[in-house]
Amino acid sequence: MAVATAAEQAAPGSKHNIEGSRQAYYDKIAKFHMAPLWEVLKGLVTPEPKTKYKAAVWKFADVKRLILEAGGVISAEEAERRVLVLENPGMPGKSRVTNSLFAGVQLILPGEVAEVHRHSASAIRFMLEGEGAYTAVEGEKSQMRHGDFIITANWAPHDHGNPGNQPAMWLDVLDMPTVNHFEASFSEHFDEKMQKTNHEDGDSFERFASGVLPDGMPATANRTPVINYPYSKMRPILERLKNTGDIDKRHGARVRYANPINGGPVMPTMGAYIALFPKGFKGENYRSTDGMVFACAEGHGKTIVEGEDTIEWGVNDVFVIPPWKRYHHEPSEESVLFSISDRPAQEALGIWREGN
Ligand code: GTQ
Ligand code: FE2
Repeated sequence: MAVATAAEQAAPGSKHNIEGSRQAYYDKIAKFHMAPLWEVLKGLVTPEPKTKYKAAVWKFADVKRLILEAGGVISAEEAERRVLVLENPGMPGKSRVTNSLFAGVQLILPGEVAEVHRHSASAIRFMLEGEGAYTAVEGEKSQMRHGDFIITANWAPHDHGNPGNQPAMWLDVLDMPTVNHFEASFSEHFDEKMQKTNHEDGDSFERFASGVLPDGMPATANRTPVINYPYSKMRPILERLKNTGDIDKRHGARVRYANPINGGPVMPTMGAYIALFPKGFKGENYRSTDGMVFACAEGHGKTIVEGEDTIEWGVNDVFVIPPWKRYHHEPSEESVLFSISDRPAQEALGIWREGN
């Protein structure tokens, strides 16, 4: 029968009748703040990770030109932090580069200070361009140079300043979306503009990352005590790996930034790597459940992402690969890439996976 009569439509067991009564039932239970799982289950439990985030690149030439323009729009003091948020184009307006991480590029002009504060979100800096600026974290005043990786653990007081004569720009990555997912954000300001620093530049690296530890130190810290992992110390290690052929087919000659107390990740919510790709390297495909933020410290090349635009990167460009997207790197010359993700958080929760 092609067309159902009104009587048949209303008949018990007919499609129309079932849908109508189901909707009436849904409306009824909604008044009691309940909903049918069977209508939403397939979106909640997917067979594979799904993401609305996109692979994207921020070219340093654009970032630099536009953030220098912000120097004329607002002072560091007024802004508290003069940062351009790197917004994932798949999720504009969310202040996120991946679903769990915030990324931005910060500018401090000569003579400026970004006042001391602290918050439950953890931060890292990856220094891009400009010499003469410092960040002061937990009493250590650290000069920031190109390629330096700087830790600001949760609740660590931090202020930045630039007594030099060049604009200083760096990549900020924070776990704010992760902290805010748990609705657990706190922050506070201090009475003074700058914290008193009583540890000389490089103190925490020498004290904790030189094969010795302060006697009696407990070996349980869930965060690294090192404030700055300087590029000048990391780059020769990459060279050693290259020279002995310790080169991963996907990740190149890569080291993981470690907590020297226990070998764990630098922070519970974020983990980072730095990798050298020798000339002629053509990476094999890789994917993992952690969305990756990359920054290029040296060289240039491209990263091919399955089903998305190929990303072309050069020095100080920042790019993002969303979770579970297959990608591989094809540098055009010897290159160095920094990367950071939420992998430690996923591993702690037992949900991290990788594949090819
Ligand atoms: O430098 O303290 O990009 O608190 C976002 C929040 C930087 C910082 C950001 C921050 C900071
Ligand atoms: Fe901060």
